[in-house]
Amino acid sequence: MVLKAVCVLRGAGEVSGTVHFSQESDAAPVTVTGQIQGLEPGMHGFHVHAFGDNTNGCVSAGPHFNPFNKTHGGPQDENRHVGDLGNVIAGGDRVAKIEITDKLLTLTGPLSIIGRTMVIHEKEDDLGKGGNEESLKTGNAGSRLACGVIGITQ
Ligand SMILES: [Cu+2]
Ligand SMILES: [Zn+2]
Repeated sequence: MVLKAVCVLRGAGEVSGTVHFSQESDAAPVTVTGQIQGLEPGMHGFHVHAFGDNTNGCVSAGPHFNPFNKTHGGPQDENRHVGDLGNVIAGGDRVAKIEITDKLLTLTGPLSIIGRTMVIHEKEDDLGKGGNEESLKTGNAGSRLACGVIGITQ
């Protein structure tokens, strides 16, 4: 059975988006597709954060989803948070088209990302290579422009 989830991102400013997740089976990679609009052209960090809590805006989502207690990295790195999806790139039209396949994300079991929060950031994620302490926590991706809780869909 194909597992599916969706996330609608909203924030205080003009950034918004919709992201779809699908997974063919328990152990299969997760495909992430969709688009985010209203972004400054360029790279923007894109992560799953730990909590599905937006009570105080995107800040309440907590840190990057990190069930294995690793340091921050890029999606292809051995050392990464499960939530680390790297960057999305907005074009001159301020739109970022998302097409990511990730082998660490899952929509099922105790490490499911359903009920957690997807966040799009102000700045580029340095993927843990920024040479400072913050790089190994957040990738220096700056403020949280928009976010949304990942939910089950049909
Ligand atoms: Cu983030
Ligand atoms: Zn991270």
